[in-house]
Amino acid sequence: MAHSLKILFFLFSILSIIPLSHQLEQHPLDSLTPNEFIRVQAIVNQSHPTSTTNLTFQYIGLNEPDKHAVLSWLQNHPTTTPPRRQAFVVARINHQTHELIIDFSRDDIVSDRIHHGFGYPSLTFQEEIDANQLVFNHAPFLAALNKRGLKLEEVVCGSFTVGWFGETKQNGRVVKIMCYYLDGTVNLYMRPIEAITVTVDLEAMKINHFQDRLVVPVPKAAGTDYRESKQKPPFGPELKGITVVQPDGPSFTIDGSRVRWANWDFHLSFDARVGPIVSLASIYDTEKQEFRRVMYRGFVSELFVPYMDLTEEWYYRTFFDAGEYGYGLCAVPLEPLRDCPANAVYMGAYVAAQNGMPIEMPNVFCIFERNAGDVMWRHTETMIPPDLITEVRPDMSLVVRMVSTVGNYDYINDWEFKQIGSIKVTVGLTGLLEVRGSKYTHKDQIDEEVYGTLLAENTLGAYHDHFITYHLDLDVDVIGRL
Ligand SMILES: [Cu+2]
Repeated sequence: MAHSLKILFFLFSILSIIPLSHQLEQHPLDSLTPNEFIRVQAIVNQSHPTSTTNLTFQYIGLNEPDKHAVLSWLQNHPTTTPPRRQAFVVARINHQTHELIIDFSRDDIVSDRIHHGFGYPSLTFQEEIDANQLVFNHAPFLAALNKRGLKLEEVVCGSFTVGWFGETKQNGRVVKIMCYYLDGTVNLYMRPIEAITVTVDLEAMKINHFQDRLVVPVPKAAGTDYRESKQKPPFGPELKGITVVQPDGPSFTIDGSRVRWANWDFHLSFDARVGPIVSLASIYDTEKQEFRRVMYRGFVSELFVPYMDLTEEWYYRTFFDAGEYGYGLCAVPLEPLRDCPANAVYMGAYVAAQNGMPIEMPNVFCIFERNAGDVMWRHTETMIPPDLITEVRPDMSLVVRMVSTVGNYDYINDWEFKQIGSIKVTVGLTGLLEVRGSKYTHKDQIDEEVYGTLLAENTLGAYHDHFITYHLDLDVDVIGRL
């Protein structure tokens, strides 16, 4: 309900704003605009009327134009026309996965390919919500809670993708529902209700398998709430505030999707699957008076999180946080003064809802200049007495930040542009561990392989990895005007 209200309000606001606002020239690599999402939805709906079709939009984004076409447009700009603007759509149409290309100049579908191979589209928030809800009306699940003495109203559930283990037959588009217990905390991930497996067929939106294997104690709520307001003394040392002041404003400019700072010039866009995309990053060489290219395009291509726990409820946890859940889709609004410093500027983005309509994501990026008090270069010359020559260049940089919260984990994704000419990528991993409930209350009791470390009573931290891969199309020092 909250989602649909938001969409309605949003539609009203763009319809009233667009005709009046100044339209910046569109860059071929710009993310899809709200209007373009609406056109995509209309075009696909027209070809597959929802009255006769089961249609869901799993992904809508820019169909990336050919690199040579983009570069040639840039080199001849503004005399040439930009490459054709197209959207790439992954839709489930009557239980098949379609990969569609929509061309905006023709207002039509120019390619419609049915995917027959392995793999399924990323999940939509709506189907996760719908799947999670099913357990609350499933009698065996209610009985399982009863057996454990748990109150239904304190239970929250999440949809977990199931991985692939070499099966030759496709196992259908399914998720497993894992549930947690609140009852005195908001830190649900510390209170797993173990040993219950609920499998949901997303196409039928029905539970097709249920298993309650054994009763494992739910770890206690005490001491798990992370909210400052719920913390009890003793508190750590209190620090005085630090703020960054730029009395003359920032030294960067944002012109549509183009960001300029110091000698750097780049394009920033957003995608539901991969999050921030940095394109056409180049550095202006003041001596040669020309741009020197550094990177054509860079983004996080996947975040793979496999768990090394062979128990029935854990073996399949091999998450693709970008491909299955959407690194961009899971981006959260940045908290001013906390996620980003006082001198940050914020940008929003749009993603498609399951029905194809645009949803606004406010404060999805922050951009700020960083002076961390570091030294970029220095020298003190003592060999020419009586002079003491000291020359210091402070290290300043520009940071583009996004935070993506994929379930229990929060990824802090930074692209940092440095004056020395390097781009530094950082992914900070924070949030909450995904823990397994256990009968053990002390490590001395453990005489079997538990695939983890006992962190607290009844709480095992399961062994796992986070693999982060980047797509980096580098064009270092290719000279050309951008
Ligand atoms: Cu982890």
